Amino acid sequence: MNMNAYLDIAPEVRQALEQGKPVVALESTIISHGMPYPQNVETALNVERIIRENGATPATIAIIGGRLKAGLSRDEIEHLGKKGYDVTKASRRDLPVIVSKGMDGATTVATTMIIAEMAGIRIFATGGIGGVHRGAETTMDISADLEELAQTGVMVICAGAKSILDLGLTLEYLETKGVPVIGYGTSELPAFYTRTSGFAVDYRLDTPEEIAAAFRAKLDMGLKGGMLVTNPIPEEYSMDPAVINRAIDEAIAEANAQGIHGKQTTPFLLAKIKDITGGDSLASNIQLVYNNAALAAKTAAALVR
Ligand code: PSU
Ligand code: MN
Repeated sequence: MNMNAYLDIAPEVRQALEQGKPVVALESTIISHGMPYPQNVETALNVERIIRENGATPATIAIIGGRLKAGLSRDEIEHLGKKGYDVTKASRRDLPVIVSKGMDGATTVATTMIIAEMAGIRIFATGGIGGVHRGAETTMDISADLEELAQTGVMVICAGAKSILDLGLTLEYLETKGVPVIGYGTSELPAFYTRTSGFAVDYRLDTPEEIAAAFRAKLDMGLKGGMLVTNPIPEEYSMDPAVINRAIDEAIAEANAQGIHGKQTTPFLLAKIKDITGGDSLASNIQLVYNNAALAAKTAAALVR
């Protein structure tokens, strides 16, 4: 376990790590920017419960008052959920100033991976990851999440990527960077709200044990970087592709019309999609996160065996 001077590991998380017990990291951008209050807090607490029920210790990650936190209290989760967009979205490039100024930060996939690795946590569950945006061939908008997967040794379990991204280019980027893309029980990349996308994953694996074994092999060979596990949304919560794709197209058109760019793009698109689809997309979003949390806990348990 790392004793980084900027890092606070919650006592429960520290104890689990010291005893070689399974731990699952969770991100906080999904809390502050990904869902409205109070559903965000309710979901974050439920995710922690699901991880416990599946035999692992949850470590929700964020930056509070400039301290990197692996493991949050209920009050800290409530604080991040209530402050919402007033909490700075923290990706890799944001860390130095947020920490030196003693600010709060909601950690993206990239930053959650960084802090998880510092703490010695190998498995991380979330909803969706950032990737190569549509039109990136001119905007160069490519999420720092992909570079992090290339260099930081943490497994990310997600429900694939939303088609606010160019899924084909996102897969090309991950291939170039040597990041294995695994489908859990599927050969096709799930597209977050839907179970299919038309794009193939690299490998289909069918059990948490197989996923853990592949990651163990990667770690043991000293191959740097993470692994992306894509877990399709349960059938009963998946959305009609026509409905969700129409909402995504509309959101992208609106973002372009308003000249949205940089770190605002992803939160803008996610919020717009929610407005257009009403509560349906939020309900699906919550369920797929629960589904990923359960798989992550089982995989973390298999990894420490
Ligand atoms: N995609 C989603 N939901 C999310 C995010 C992305 O479907 O909540 C969040 C995650 O925290 C992710 C971040 O790491 O947005 C990516 O932002 P950007 O594209 O600006 O790198
Ligand atoms: Mn971006």
